Amino acid sequence: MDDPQQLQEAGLGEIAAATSPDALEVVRIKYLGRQGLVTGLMRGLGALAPEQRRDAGARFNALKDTISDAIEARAVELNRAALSNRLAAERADATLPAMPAAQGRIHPISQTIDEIIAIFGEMGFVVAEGPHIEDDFYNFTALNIPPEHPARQEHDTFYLPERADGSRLVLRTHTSPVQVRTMLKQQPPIRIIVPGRTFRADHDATHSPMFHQVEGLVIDRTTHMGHLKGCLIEFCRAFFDVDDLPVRFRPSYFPFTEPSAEVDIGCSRAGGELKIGAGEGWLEILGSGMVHPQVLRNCGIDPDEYQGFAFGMGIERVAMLKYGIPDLRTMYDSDLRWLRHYGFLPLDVPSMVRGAL
Ligand code: 2U9
Repeated sequence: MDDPQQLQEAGLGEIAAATSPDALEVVRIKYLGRQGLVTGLMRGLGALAPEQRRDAGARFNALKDTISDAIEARAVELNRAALSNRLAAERADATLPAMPAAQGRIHPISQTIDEIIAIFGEMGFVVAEGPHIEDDFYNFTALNIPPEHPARQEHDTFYLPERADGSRLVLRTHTSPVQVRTMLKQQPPIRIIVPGRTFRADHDATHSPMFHQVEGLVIDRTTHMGHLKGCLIEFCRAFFDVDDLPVRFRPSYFPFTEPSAEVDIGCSRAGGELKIGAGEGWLEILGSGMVHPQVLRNCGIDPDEYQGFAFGMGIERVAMLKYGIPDLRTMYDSDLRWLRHYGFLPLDVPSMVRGAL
C-alpha cells in the first residue's frame, strides 16, 4: 500500500469501524506507530530525488495529519459513548424507599411515668427526685415510723452493712424520703410529684425487689380532703382516659397520713376479662391521705399553719392495668420481642406529654 490516497481511504475506514478505545489504538499503531504504514512512507522519502521529495513530503504530511485528526475525533466520540453507557448503567433510582433505620422502643414503665408527670404537670405539680440510698430518718422516722413500729416489718427493707456508729443505711422502700427532704429545704406552698425506683426484699409473681413508685405531696395553708379527692379523681379519669370513670375512697391506715384512704376505680371482670370504667367491680389504684401532723412537725412545718395531702402508687401495677400486661416479671427481662410488642415509639408519646418533658 504505497499509494497515499488508497492508504488514506483504508485508514479512515478502519478508524470509523473501531468501536472501542483499544481497537482505535490498534489502528493508530498500524498507521502512525514506529513500524506503521504512514511512518513507512515517510521513511521512504530519503530514497526519492530531491524534486520529487518536496512534493511527496507535503502529501505524506497531509496524509499523516488527516489520519491523526480522524483518530483524535474518533477517540472523542468513543469516550463520550463510553461515558454515557456508564452513566446509564450506574443510574441510581432516587424513588426507591430508603433502608429502614433501626429504632428502639420506650419501655412501658418510662411511658407510664411520662404520662403521670404530664397529667400532674397540668395541675401545677413539679418533679422532685432524691437518692436511692437513704438513712433511717428520711425513710422511716420522719414519716412517723419509729424503730419498733410494725410497718417496718411490712417494708422488707434492704439494709447496707453497719457503719462505725452502728447505724445502717437502707435502699429506700418508698419515694417518700424525697418529700421529707423537700419539706426540710423549702417552706410551703409545696406541690411535687416524685417518680423513682424503690426497693423491697420481696420476689414473687406480683412483687419485684426493685419497682417504681410515683408519690405526690401538696402542702398549703388551706389544703383539705376535698382537694385530695378532686385531684385524684381527675388523675384517674385522665390516666385511664375514661371521662365518667367511677372513683371510690375507702378508709385505710398509713403511719404518715391521717385520715388515710385507698382509691379504687370501677371495673368489670365479666368473662375473666378486666374492663376499666364499666361494671360492678372495684380495683385498687392508689393510697392517699392528709399528711400526719407529726410528719409535718418532723419536717420543720408547723401543723397549726399548714396542712396537706399525699398519695402514692406503684407504676408497674398501673402500667399493667392500662396496657394489659399480664406478668410483672416480663417488665425486667429485656426481651426485645416483648419490648417491640408492649413498647412505645417516641412519636406515640401524646403531644401533651412531650410538651411537659
Ligand atoms: C410524706 C407524707 C406522706 C405517701 C403515700 C401512700 C399513701 C401509698 C403505696 C401505693 C402502692 C406504695 O407502691 S405502693 O405499694 N403508697 O399508699 N403513699 S400516702 O405519703 C406521704 C409521703 C411522704 C412526707
